[in-house]
Amino acid sequence: MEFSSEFIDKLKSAKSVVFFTGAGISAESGISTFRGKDGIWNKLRPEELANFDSFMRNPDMVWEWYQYRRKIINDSHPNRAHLAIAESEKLFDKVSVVTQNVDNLHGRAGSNTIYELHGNIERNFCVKCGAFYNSADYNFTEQAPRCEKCGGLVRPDVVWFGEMLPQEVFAEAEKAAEWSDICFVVGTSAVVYPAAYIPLTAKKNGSYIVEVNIEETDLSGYADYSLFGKAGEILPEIMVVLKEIRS
Ligand code: BV8
Ligand code: ZN
Repeated sequence: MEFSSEFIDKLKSAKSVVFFTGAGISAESGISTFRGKDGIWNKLRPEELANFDSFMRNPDMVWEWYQYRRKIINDSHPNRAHLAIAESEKLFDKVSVVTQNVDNLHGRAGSNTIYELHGNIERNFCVKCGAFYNSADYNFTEQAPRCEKCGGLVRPDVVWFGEMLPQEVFAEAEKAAEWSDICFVVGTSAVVYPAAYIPLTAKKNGSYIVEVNIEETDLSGYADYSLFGKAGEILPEIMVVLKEIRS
């Protein structure tokens, strides 16, 4: 794959990079995206599912949807895009992964600095007393489980619509974006806020924005360089070039 000389120069000089990722980076691991042609949210109604009120009204329905997603995630593996990002830690001074995904595939691929803006489906907590429960420790039933300590409803530790993002995590992610020389935006439709501010914050602070997606998105107009294609094919190609120029 040919890359522009401007991009190669940026790769040569970059010290600190951010990878801002969305559901598209996990598509080649067999985890369907939310929007776009094969997105699950064409069939299901996001507001019905990723929403606290719906959970309190119909906990078993929302819980079942997360169990269904957990099963798919447990049967999946990090793909070549996740692995390339983990490997890039050896080639840049600083690599930060800022992800909207809750599937923990960046962690399983070996990335070390990961900011999970929308939480992690492996973790759950009691809505009443806040006690944490790891999905792995509990082969939860189909029904939304009850807290052992207080009997409250246990929910997935993910950020639903109308809920605040973890403020600490978001602030750290913003700082990483501000200091980045390159911000790769990989597999996201960039329509969900405030997460989608991250690449804009990077751009405002002089970062070079590289978009990797199979199609144009809301962010494409802001990108300095757009690479159209699958993340699992493009990111390993970038790592090949990086190794050549860094060796
Ligand atoms: C909040 C739950 C307020 C976890 C999700 C401005 C500022 C602040 C808020 C808002 C705002 N404008 C609107 C809002 C409200 C809302 C919002 O953004 N709505 C949008 C939809 C209009 N935001 C919120 O409600 C947020 N909370 O702001 O609270 C507040 C403030 C103060 C005090 C109290 C409250 C919370 C947002 C989080 C919602 N939770 N999910 C879960 O179950 O997963 S959102 C959901 O969308 C997922 O988390 C997902 O991560 C996220 C983003 O989607 P993408 O990752 O981009 O995935 P998508 O399918 O859309 O796109 C995939 C892309 O990949 C496509 O472009 C496709 O082309 C590409 N692709 C596919 N295959 C490949 C590929 N690319 C490369 N290679 C491939 N192989
Ligand atoms: Zn409890």
